[in-house]
Amino acid sequence: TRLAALLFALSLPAFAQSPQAAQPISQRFAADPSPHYFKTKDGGMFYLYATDDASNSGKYWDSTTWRLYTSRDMKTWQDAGIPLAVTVFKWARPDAKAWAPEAAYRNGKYYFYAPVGGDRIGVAVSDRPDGGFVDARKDALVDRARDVNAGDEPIDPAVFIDKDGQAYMYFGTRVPKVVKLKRDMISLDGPIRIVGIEGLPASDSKKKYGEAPFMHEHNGVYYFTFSSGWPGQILYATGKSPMGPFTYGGVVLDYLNISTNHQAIVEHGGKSWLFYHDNLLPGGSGWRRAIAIAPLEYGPDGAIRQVNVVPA
Ligand code: FUB
Repeated sequence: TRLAALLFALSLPAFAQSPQAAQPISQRFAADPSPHYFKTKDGGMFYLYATDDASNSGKYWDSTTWRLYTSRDMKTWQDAGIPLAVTVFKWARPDAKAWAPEAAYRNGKYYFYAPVGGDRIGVAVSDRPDGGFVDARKDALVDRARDVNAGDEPIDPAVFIDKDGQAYMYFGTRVPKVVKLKRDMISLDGPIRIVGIEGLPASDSKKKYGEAPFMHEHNGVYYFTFSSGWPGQILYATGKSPMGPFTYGGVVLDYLNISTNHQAIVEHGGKSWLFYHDNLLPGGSGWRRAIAIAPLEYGPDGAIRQVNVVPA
């Protein structure tokens, strides 16, 4: 109702957007958005890779396939089906689940990164963004049992290619990790390090790193965003380098009516959008999530303006 929207608006911090209704991009359950603008032979398009909550049991995140959506205008999204399944990774255990995916483009190839089970990250490669992916290595890119400093739960990979061509991969639950990637995009380049985040408010013990690391650059500033936990706020911190350290900046998205949150930011044509997931569809739950999009805005000082969606 109008009164509810007004009361919600009055409860917002001053430096925040006015509330907007959350719109799922699809009627199919999906989560952990990884949006990209890729130029292909058919022209440029947005590609959104996701965890496929519609094919899980409804009792856990136990899907074994990822899902792809495409859009030319950010408004209408087409379901482009299954770009790949965990079966692409022959080394995966039979019970391995398909969790939060990521994609990147370099030198005419599309790279797909994802947790394959909770202890390994796989990388696949294709000549096109919507399918044809094959295992790029024949073993895991990160493996908790093999890689010193991989942490307890190496999941949620996010890849960032800086202007100088250096690629970085962020990942991890509870402790954020970063590692450089070689130009081949399928090998680690140097040690796995902890991402340093300074200035998290001591007055709120829930403001800490949980999962869903993501890196983007805007006007020369490196923004590290992440979910604070379960449930989580989406928080951000800024730094002068993709390796950090980062200084806490504030809340991007407040707690939603869901046990997890997982964000990504895409910029194209001078506009920025925040992708996240929430419990937005009939029959939804913590296992059955829906992806939504909101415009992302910055203040004159580069601070991210808190996104405010009317809760589901
Ligand atoms: O989709 C399974 C897990 O839920 C992801 O890996 C986390 O980021 C959380 O969204």
